[in-house]
Amino acid sequence: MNIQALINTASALVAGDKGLLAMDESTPTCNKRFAALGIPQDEEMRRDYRALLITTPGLSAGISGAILSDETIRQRTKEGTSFVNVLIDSGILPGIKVDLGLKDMAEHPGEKITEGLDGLRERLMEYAELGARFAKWRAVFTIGEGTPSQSCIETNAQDLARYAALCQEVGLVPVVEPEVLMDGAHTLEQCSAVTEEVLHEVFRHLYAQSVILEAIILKPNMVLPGLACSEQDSANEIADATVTCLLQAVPVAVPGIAFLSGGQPAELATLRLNAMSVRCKSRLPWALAFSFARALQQPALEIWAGQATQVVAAQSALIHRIRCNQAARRGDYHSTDEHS
Ligand code: 5MM
Repeated sequence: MNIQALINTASALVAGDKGLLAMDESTPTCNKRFAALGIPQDEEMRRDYRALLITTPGLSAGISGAILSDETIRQRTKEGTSFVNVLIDSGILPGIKVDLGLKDMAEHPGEKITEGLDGLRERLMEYAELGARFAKWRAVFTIGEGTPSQSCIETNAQDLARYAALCQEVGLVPVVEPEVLMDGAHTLEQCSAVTEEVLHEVFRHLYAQSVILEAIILKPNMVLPGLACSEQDSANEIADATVTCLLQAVPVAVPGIAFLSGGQPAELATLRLNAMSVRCKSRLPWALAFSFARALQQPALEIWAGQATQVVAAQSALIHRIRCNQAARRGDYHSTDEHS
């Protein structure tokens, strides 16, 4: 393991005002998003859509890394260039989602365990051979009656740490993604308490597994009230709650925190990230960045809707969201930017 190379890669992923483009939807998730827009759900359409994303002119000005999936990392453009080479040639680090998805946790109704540790070392070695420089693994936690349970938190945290250690062993930077879901009627305070507990457990296990914290990226949820909560807090309140929670739980050695969007409307995710930058950036030990899927892609996907004639317009929509989130990282974003 070349520790300095790992640290350099992790730093590059959160450098400046750039962020990660999460385009690692599994085939079922991608098909679900296509079905909602009447787009045919086959490999060619998924390839065309992902090619649209990675060939967007100017993408590397705002995107440091792109998270691919097992299907996508093996795909080529119509012209025959591998997606990995398209990214590398434009200065974007290729990444790969390596978990194998969520499974019901035995004897824990409503809770999920992420699978994928069996054979992971060999799969990581193959992905590194294919050109990946970083990886991603997602665990989810649901706030509800008696959930998340201690055993759900503990098991997922340990699996995240085992994944992270294996990544570093083969020279990939692990993006560690513990997601407390927005589903439910919980308050901002409840989300904060659960997120803090989850993060403490994750970092306890990362330490136990000898993971080098300088060479990881944390990809957490923002601290948010549940979608069904009657009180929806302001962007400033969410920014303060999120940063306060992270300061309690995330060691200073971590170079960067790149938020998932979790189903937030795209403009709101940007507004909340901006509020964190404006109010807190000067006192934070780590970079605050974005690693959004839906909050970057959704407007572009809706414009494209499977139509070849819409590629350029869809790419413009993608670049617009990226620029807004770059501005949010700098604390320069204004809602009026959306219509300029
Ligand atoms: C939470 O999902 C991750 C971030 O996406 P959002 O910004 O839309 O919340 C995302 O990277 C996710 O892990 C992938 O889309 C893969 O999901 P599936 O469920 O298809 O493995």
